[in-house]
Amino acid sequence: MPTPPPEPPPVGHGGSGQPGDPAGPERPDAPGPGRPDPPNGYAVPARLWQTLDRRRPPGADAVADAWRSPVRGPWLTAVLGAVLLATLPLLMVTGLLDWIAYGPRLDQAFPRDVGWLRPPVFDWPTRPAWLFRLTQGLHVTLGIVLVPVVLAKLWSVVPKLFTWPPARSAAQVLERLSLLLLVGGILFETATGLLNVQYAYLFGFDFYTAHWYGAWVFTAALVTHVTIKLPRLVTALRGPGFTGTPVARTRPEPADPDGLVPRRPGPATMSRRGVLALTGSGAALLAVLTVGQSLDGPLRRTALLLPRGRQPGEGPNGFPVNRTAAAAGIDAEQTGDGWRLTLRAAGRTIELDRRALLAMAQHTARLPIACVEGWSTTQTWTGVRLRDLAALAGVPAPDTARVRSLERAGLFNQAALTAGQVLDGDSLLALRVNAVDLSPDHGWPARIVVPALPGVHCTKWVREITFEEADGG
Ligand SMILES: Nc1nc2c(c(=O)[nH]1)N[C@H]1C(S)=C(S)[C@@H](COP(=O)(O)O)O[C@H]1N2
Ligand SMILES: [Mo]
Repeated sequence: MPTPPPEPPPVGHGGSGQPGDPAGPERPDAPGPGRPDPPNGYAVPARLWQTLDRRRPPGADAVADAWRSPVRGPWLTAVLGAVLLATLPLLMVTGLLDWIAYGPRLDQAFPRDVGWLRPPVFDWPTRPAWLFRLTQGLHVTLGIVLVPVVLAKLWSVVPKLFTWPPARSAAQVLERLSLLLLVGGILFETATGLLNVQYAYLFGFDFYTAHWYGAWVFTAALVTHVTIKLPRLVTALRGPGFTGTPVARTRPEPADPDGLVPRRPGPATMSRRGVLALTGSGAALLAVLTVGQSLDGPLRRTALLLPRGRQPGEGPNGFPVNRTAAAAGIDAEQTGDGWRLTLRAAGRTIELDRRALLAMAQHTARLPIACVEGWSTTQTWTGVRLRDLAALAGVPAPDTARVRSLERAGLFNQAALTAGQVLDGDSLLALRVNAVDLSPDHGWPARIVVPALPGVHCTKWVREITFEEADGG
């Protein structure tokens, strides 16, 4: 950012056109909202744009002039745009990685098939064990923290919604259409993401698929927008800065070709740095209220915005629960002495009770549960290695393992694991956590825990594991 000049920019200085003056500064050539380009500024078909221009809807000028803040202009929009340009790619990449982490290759219940919009996927690794905790934590936290920045950016350009005529060329129609997808896209992604984090499935469609399609629409619109606007952004940032200008000396910038500077600016009620500080503190507050959910220890108590983020209960089983046994319809009858784990492989079925599992070699690992909805926690799990169970079933080198829960309904009552996930030495059918038996809510009598596996696939109340060899062999 360029160093702020001691004096405000060269507009609105002296003369009759004080920015506080409702008449506004005199800028006869300004092509701002409501002031059309000269007739030769229309592209083909010129008649169309011209006619549109002449037929101004009643009140068009009044609406355009209702947005009077003198801080609106290329500089503020460019600063906010630069912040988003630097951060949104991280949001997009972590979202893409999360999608891949769900293992779409394995025909999971989620994400559903998205046709040709399926990216080239790779098998999600198990190392480092905190990988999904990181990508998912970044995605959710950043998505929440950027909300004030997105709102400020939209605020800075809102008068453009009311420009008349809406376009002066076919190219501009396309550009404005891409803006519709851009703004609609980010609002849609933010709304569905936040509702998902709150487990509020108010929308009647599948979250993962909708968020995925929305992300592509948004990405395409963003690439278009950045391609068109990058030169403007650079120019605005190279020009004089305003971070040193207090509110008393805040004046509008000179009229800009995009019409961001209001035609009739009102008096400044806030400086540009005030707007940035307000936006930044909003983002910082959200960060403070959010990050705790991704961290263990006392900071978890600060995660006030998250429904499952805070510490539920005490003791070794006192860590967040996604779905309780009661909510999943698991009754004590099913998980009592009569419970059996069924291992299936081609032509073979083995049943084990909990005692038999406890008699096998036990392995202990400290592994995170990283929930798709954003929170995560690391605990110490003990149980039987999945690769030992695979060997017992006669498939020491499985291609996939399919896990099923006692839970009958529910979207997360099954999951599929890759070969790498089954064979990792820390991948467990956990029977105990933090040196005590699993509680009913954490999956008693047995649950899956695998390094770097999305929490949603760490199936609880396991009933059956099917090991498949390549080619079903
Ligand atoms: N059977 C079953 N297993 C499940 C779920 C579920 O709804 N049903 N939720 C999953 C999700 S989304 C998460 S984040 C983890 C959370 O594990 P925890 O509740 O023991 O912390 O369990 C997973 N296992
Ligand atoms: Mo989850």
